[in-house]
Amino acid sequence: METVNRNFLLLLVLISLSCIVQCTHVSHDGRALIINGERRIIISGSIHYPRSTPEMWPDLIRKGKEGGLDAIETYVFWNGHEPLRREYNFEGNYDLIRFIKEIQNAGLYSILRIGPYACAEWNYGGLPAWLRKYPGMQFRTNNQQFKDEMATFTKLIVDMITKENLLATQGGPIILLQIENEYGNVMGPYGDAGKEYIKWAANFAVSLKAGVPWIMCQQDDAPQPMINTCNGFYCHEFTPNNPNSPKIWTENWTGWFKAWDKADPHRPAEDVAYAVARFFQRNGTTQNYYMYHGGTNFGRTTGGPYITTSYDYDAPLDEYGNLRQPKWGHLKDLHAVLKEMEKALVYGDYSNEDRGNGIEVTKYKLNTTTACFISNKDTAKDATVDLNGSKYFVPAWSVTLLPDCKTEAYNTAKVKAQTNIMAKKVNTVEEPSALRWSWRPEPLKKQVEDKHFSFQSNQLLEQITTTFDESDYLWYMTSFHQPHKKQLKLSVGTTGHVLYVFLNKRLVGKQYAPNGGFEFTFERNVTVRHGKNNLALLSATVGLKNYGSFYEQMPAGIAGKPVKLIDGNNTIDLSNSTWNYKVGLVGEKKKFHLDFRPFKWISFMLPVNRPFIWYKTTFQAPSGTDPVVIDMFGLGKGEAWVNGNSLGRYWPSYNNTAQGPCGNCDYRGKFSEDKTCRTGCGEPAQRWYHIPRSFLKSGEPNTLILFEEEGGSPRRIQFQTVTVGSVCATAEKGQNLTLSCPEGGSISKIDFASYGEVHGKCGAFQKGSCESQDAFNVVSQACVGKESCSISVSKETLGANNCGDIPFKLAIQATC
Ligand SMILES: *[C@@H]1O[C@H](CO)[C@@H](O)[C@H](O)[C@H]1NC(C)=O
Ligand SMILES: *[C@@H]1O[C@H](CO)[C@@H](O)[C@H](O)[C@H]1NC(C)=O
Ligand SMILES: *[C@@H]1O[C@H](CO)[C@@H](O)[C@H](O)[C@H]1NC(C)=O
Ligand SMILES: *[C@@H]1O[C@H](CO)[C@@H](O)[C@H](O)[C@H]1NC(C)=O
Ligand SMILES: *[C@@H]1O[C@H](CO)[C@@H](O)[C@H](O)[C@H]1NC(C)=O
Ligand SMILES: *[C@@H]1O[C@H](CO)[C@@H](O)[C@H](O)[C@H]1NC(C)=O
Ligand SMILES: *[C@@H]1O[C@H](CO)[C@@H](O)[C@H](O)[C@H]1NC(C)=O
Ligand SMILES: *[C@@H]1O[C@H](CO)[C@@H](O)[C@H](O)[C@H]1NC(C)=O
Ligand SMILES: *[C@H]1O[C@H](CO)[C@@H](O)[C@H](O)[C@H]1NC(C)=O
Repeated sequence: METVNRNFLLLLVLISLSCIVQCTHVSHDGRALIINGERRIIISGSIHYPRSTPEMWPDLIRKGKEGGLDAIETYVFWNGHEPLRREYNFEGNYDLIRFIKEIQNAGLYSILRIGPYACAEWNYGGLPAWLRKYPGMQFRTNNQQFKDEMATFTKLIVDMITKENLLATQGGPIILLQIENEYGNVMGPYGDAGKEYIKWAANFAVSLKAGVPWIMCQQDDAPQPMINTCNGFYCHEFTPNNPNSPKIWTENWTGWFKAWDKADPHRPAEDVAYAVARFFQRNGTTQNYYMYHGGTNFGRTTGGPYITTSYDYDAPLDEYGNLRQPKWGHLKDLHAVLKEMEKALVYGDYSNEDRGNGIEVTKYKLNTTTACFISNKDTAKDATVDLNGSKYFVPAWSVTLLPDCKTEAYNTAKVKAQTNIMAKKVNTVEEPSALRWSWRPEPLKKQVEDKHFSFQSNQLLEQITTTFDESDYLWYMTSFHQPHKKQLKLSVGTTGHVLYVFLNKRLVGKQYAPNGGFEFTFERNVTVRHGKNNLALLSATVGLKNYGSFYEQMPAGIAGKPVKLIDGNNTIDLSNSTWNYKVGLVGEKKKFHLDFRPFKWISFMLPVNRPFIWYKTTFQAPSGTDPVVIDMFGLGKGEAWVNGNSLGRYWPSYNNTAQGPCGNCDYRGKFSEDKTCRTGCGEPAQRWYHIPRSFLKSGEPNTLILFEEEGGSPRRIQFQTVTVGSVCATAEKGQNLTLSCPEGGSISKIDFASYGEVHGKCGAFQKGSCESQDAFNVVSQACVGKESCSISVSKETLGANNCGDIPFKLAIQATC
């Protein structure tokens, strides 16, 4: 015992010694997070590790750091880590520990929102569907079974990160943890049970003794010591519920997610910068971009209800990890100026002056240092504001930052960062016509003849509590007798999401949930035959609901809705017939996508526009390192795999029903996802699908397998790479204009350069009448052949123009 005790003491001494050397102490007061004794501004960005690949992580994190982030934030995705009860997955893109270590290697902090409820437009909000196997289970309320399961998983995660020394107190990168998530938004209907649950969650979190502060977002009644934080498009008007809690913005939405029935939403860089600058102007000190990189919903169980496979989010890094410019650069410039002002912002005295007409002047004063903000929240009127004798032009809906209260260092509406226009290059190695396709049908026969089933019931069962989401598909099969052959109306009510109806082995119709809703009634005139008739209904889900009070109870499938045959005034209700059930498809069960039996594929008479077909081809990976996408135009709906890795669901046949206006964007005024800053109205919500480079093998054939559910043609499929096409920038007299191509590239030609009165924007610049004659040559000499070039904008470098009083600038468009 003696030796054990001595060793134990020695261990304690070693732990505390290592802590003196490298551990980070995190606490807070009412002003800011305090890291190793200093109040700090923390700028964080969300990157969800399963929405990219481990091979992409270091580059994404590095681009975050270069963009001025201090921290990377992520949720933890319970249903990905525990797909079956007590069977865990921490491999591949679910290797949470590796992800946090990559953050640590980059020298950034990490904010871990364990939840374990995530929302996140993620399937079932991140909660495993197997939880529903327990009778009486209710999610996110004072329900003992739920609390037990939540505690088991949360503790598992805290134990894992502790064992790996990843908490700040252990010298690791994790400075904040989150329990629950946005519960305050949905709490009302849970009544007292909800209040009990939140108290329990807070006590449970504290009991884990992790040594770093815990946060609860959107939770006004968060019990101490939880810090309640704000989520939203703007958070400058938010006040925490305790004078000792700093103002933390956990989700500043950089854009919006996309659904199959929506056009592409965009949030302009000027407006994201405006929201962030306003937050710091109003003494906010910690904020997180949701998302900094959105990524891809790989796999069937990743995306939420009707959410596209792309989770690009219009974030500063695009789905594939490219810089989205000017958003990335414009925010980077803002972060640099905020960091310059840091001491004054976190320690200075704060005074706010309302000048009327939407103008607010804010001054932070610390000893002899001052830092100022001037904001103009008018959505139309630009303003000229007087500050201590100098005049500043503050455009409508913008904030100017003056680190010394004299020099304008940044204005949220004056974008200096370059614009990149991305281009998709066709892979010339694999022309669509060169791809050789083979195929095999999904074996439907047993199901449509009602000959094979797993179990029976005398009612129409709810789908999620029948499949537990082990497949998107559930067969409902029955038979009925008819005295005569005749035409009847068949009516099937469903709670969604997609329905295929087979009568006597023939597909008689299909239907999917309309825009925004999940319930619908399928009606079709059918001919029934004399004697026995077989009716087989295949119901498919497209991601499970992730948000709202009692969201897990929202049904899917035919769920007790009547199935009826209507014969004039006479209705035969089949709802209580004997129904035979079968979960999933044969090809899924036999894992056709893993290609175990290559000889089973048929290489002639390729079917097109026929439902329920599996397709296969092989292709060479496009050369280079640019991200690879596959253009699925021509296909219907299904799932795709490359070398056995799921690319997610595809559905290019679904043109969104968004009505205009589309593409006509004004950054001024409060953003909402339905604002006009959209593109792609009336087009397929998603046509291109990401194939991460790490899924591909170079120099040998790669296998693409598709399960086409709806019917489509693979003949137009194309592999493409995504690369920077054009880059543009503009700058005014006295500034420097800088233009860069991505690493390893160089500017091959100047498409446009004018020093004068320039109209239009990147991709469509037009010269005015007064331009300098030399600008084009000067710019070509300075830039062509270079990865990056910088030009000081003056008549000395660019030659004189005759613009006189006309406002003028230098504008360049180049090809990388
Ligand atoms: C932040 O500003 C608000 C007013 O906008 C004020 O009520 C609050 O006390 C300030 N917080 C701190 C810590 O200065
Ligand atoms: C401000 O001045 C006080 C004394 O006047 C000093 O103690 C403090 O360190 C100064 N703060 C900063 C950030 O320089
Ligand atoms: C305002 O200007 C005066 C004179 O230029 C200067 O002494 C003073 O420090 C300035 N005040 C601020 C807050 O910058
Ligand atoms: C079904 O048949 C009835 C009469 O037999 C007809 O009035 C109705 O329009 C038909 N419905 C459809 C959807 O074809
Ligand atoms: C259906 O009912 C209506 C009114 O009850 C009646 O007029 C009509 O004749 C009936 N039709 C048939 C086919 O029985
Ligand atoms: C089916 O059975 C349920 C009870 O199990 C009953 O409430 C319902 O009325 C029945 N429906 C029909 C059409 O008989
Ligand atoms: C759907 O969008 C595609 C691509 O933009 C277009 O070719 C097609 O005509 C559209 N279909 C419909 C029905 O609008
Ligand atoms: C422009 O670049 C030059 C040389 O790098 C530098 O000296 C100057 O300060 C820059 N000007 C501005 C306005 O940033
Ligand atoms: C983040 O920004 C979005 C859009 O501007 C806003 O709706 C959302 O409320 C913001 N998040 C927070 C936490 O304020």
